[in-house]
Amino acid sequence: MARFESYLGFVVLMVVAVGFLSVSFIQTEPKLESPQIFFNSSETMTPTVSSLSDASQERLDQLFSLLREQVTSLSHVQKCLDLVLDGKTDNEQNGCPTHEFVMTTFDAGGLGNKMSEYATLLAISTLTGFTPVLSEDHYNVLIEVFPSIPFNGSQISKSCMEAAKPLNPGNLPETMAFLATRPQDRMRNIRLNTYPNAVFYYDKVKGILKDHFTFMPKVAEPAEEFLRAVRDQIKSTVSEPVWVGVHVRRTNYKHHLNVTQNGTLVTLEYFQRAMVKLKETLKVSNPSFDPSNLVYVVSSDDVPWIKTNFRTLAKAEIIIYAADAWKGSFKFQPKFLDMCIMSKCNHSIFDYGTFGFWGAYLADGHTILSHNIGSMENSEVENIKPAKLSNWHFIDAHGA
Ligand SMILES: *[C@@H]1O[C@H](CO)[C@@H](O)[C@H](O)[C@H]1NC(C)=O
Ligand SMILES: *[C@@H]1O[C@H](CO)[C@@H](O)[C@H](O)[C@H]1NC(C)=O
Ligand SMILES: *[C@@H]1O[C@H](CO)[C@@H](O)[C@H](O)[C@H]1NC(C)=O
Ligand SMILES: *[C@@H]1O[C@H](CO)[C@@H](O)[C@H](O)[C@H]1NC(C)=O
Ligand SMILES: CC(=O)N[C@H]1CO[C@H](CO)[C@@H](O)[C@@H]1O
Repeated sequence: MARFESYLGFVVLMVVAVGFLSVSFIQTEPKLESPQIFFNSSETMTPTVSSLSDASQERLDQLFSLLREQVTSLSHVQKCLDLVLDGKTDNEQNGCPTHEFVMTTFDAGGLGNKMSEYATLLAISTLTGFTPVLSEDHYNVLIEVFPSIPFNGSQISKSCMEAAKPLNPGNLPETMAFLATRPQDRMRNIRLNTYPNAVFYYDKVKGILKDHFTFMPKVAEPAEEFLRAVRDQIKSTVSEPVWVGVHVRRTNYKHHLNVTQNGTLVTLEYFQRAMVKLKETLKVSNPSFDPSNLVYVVSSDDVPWIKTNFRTLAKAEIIIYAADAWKGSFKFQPKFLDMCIMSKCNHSIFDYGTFGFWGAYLADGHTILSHNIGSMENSEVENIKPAKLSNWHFIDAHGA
């Protein structure tokens, strides 16, 4: 119940936020890169709400009914919804399927973004009964790494895609929940855009997500081989390594953090505090835990930076670099291997960004991540917090 009450508080906050956002709620649409869109409604993808436990389903039902009440009783939210729902889409005329809702997603960004977009699409469509649709480009990137992703099949017309209502989920899980009100009579097809990342829903479809985000053997095998080789190398000092995947996001994030939240990149000092925090956390959950078994596997979009900086920690800690697994000629991007290695670690540390997020989410151990990155509100962090992912711990990005 406590969770629900705090949720109510958040809803009120969200209502204020949506009030401000309403003018920009419908965004200018980026042109679809590709005219071909895959459409799938295979058995595995039709609403698999039965995969939720009864308790989760009940909570979700409560949540949706609560949100429906909020929506009808708060006029400015309603106005905002009306903006989105304005104008009925003529499905048959646009070559759209006549019996199903279709929901798709704006497929920009790197691997981490694409995983967030896919996960949002999967979670929302599964939970609401919309039929998920994936663009060909999006599908092609994901299928290169995750062969279990089932989207494939007949195509949906470009005109249907263009007729779909663009909806900016605003990175607020509550906004996503509006979709659960199922505006059946007003609009059939919705296109989620603006880097959707509805973390709030991920745990509700965690089993499906972990299944779909299973790395293909050509990526998983070298990742496992690498960890085995490291283990052999250090076995005289560490008998049972406890792997910690560390992801350091830099390069263009410097600019991104500045413009989105007037923030700056974290320094090595952040990772040192994160390592201390992780040790404390592991000690609390297991008093006999021996921190000398920790092996940090560091990956980054700026490998020279991590190699220069983390070297200074190597006297006290065992530090290895995922990039050292890139030896040999792989027919895929090395960053796939980085994420796969991270997913096979026992615990995680990252600073920000969806790449580190997914490495940590898939590893599913204790995770240390940052908040208070800049002086402006950080929707990326505020998006993760309400999900209350178990064993995720926020620490300040910049030391006191
Ligand atoms: C997807 O469909 C295309 C065209 O039918 C086919 O060539 C391809 O092998 C399919 N991919 C998967 C992963 O099933
Ligand atoms: C941006 O951050 C700088 C440095 O922390 C601070 O001095 C400045 O006031 C901030 N600007 C805004 C608009 O918050
Ligand atoms: C963000 O960039 C602007 C323009 O370069 C700069 O004035 C400002 O100080 C930067 N903010 C921070 C927190 O560094
Ligand atoms: C840690 O991760 C490794 C590699 O994935 C796994 O073999 C091992 O069982 C994990 N250890 C614990 C304590 O979960
Ligand atoms: C539009 C489309 O291709 N729908 C198909 C998706 O998969 C199911 C189950 O295999 C088919 O029955 C649909 O016709």
